[in-house]
Amino acid sequence: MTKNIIDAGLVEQHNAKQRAELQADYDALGGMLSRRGVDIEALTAKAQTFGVAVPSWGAGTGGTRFARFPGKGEPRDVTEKMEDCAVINQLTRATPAVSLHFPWDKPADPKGLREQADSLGLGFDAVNSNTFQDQAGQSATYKFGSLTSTNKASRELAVQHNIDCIELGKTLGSKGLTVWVGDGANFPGQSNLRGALERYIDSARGIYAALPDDWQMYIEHKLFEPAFYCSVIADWGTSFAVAQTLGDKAKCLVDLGHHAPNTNIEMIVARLAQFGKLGGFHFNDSKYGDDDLDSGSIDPFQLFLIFNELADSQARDGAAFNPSYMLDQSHNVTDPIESLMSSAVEVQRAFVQAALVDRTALVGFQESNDVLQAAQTLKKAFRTDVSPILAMARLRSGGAIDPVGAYRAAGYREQVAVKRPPKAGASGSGIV
Ligand SMILES: [Mn+2]
Repeated sequence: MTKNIIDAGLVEQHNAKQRAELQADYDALGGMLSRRGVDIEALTAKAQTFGVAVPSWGAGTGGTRFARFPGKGEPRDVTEKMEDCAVINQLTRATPAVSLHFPWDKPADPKGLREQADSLGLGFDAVNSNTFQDQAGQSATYKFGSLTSTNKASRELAVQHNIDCIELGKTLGSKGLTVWVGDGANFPGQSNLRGALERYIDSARGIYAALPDDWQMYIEHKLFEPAFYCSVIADWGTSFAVAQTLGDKAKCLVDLGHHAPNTNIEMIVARLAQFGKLGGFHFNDSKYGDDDLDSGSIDPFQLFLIFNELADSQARDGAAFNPSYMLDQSHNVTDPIESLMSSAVEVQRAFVQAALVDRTALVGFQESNDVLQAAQTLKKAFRTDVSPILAMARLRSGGAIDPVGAYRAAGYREQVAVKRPPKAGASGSGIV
């Protein structure tokens, strides 16, 4: 029996007020879709299968390199982060897993943490290692790199930390390790470009060797920051080459914010999928750089086009194509729970809109080079407001018709603000 953090009766009360309106909107959309030959019930059932993992570090207020403005009732340890993640899933029914970050979330009692997750109806997606900052008392520094450091002791420490993350993840029931390093150089000449990647591959081999057979290692690339001249794993090409070199269990992770402006991310997705190396996503949105804004808040069309490629690969490859979906955002000026709920819904929206694309018609227009109609076929799906489908999927799965409204009505933030006074050295949240 899954424990509800928010009283289920309160959610039901909130839903009751909106149920009739939702039904009317749903019926109207169902009629419209039926004229297009689309069964709304099939889409709603599909929406109910969608899941995106919540990043534990997203449950606290993030910050920038200038400042952090903490919110009230922030989770102070991994147990409290799990409670907030459970609220997000209870109301959206679209976030059944949590992605942890070590050592920020290192549990004193890993078995106990797994039991807590089980009781809340949550699982664990990929665990994340952290070699982009030194921990107190660390024997060697990451100041000049971790997996690629010229200092052997730093490299060995970073490899061992990743192996420790795998061990912890095994206890928790995770099946993946995401590796992102900030390694790179701030000045031309600081680092031998080829030598740094050689060291990366050598270190990564040590991590890969510790990976269980049913695990995946996700290599996350990022163009720049914290390295401002060059990053060792700067782009999908490097990530792909590393994944190919390491073996079948190594795949590429695409964080939407980790590219130069105007990069065609959906094409990267198509390329990685074609060669069996698309491991997963960190969803977020951005205007300028790695802004880590809420998914779909700036460029929902890009998100749709990415899911259009995913739907295409799903159609080609079937169940074998199963990338991991995770959010990776930093909430500086909003309530993190509200942002994560809204973002999960936006990613789910793109998933449903992509399922609405008339693929037979699209292929026909592509084959006959009817450019305008091909483009219109995508736009037709993108312009369809599938909100009633998403709300109905939530309602049928036991969630809230309006997650943010139900969350506010339940007064959760006010309650945890009393229970969770700020404490020094609370575990990390921020931008990765
Ligand atoms: Mn990321």
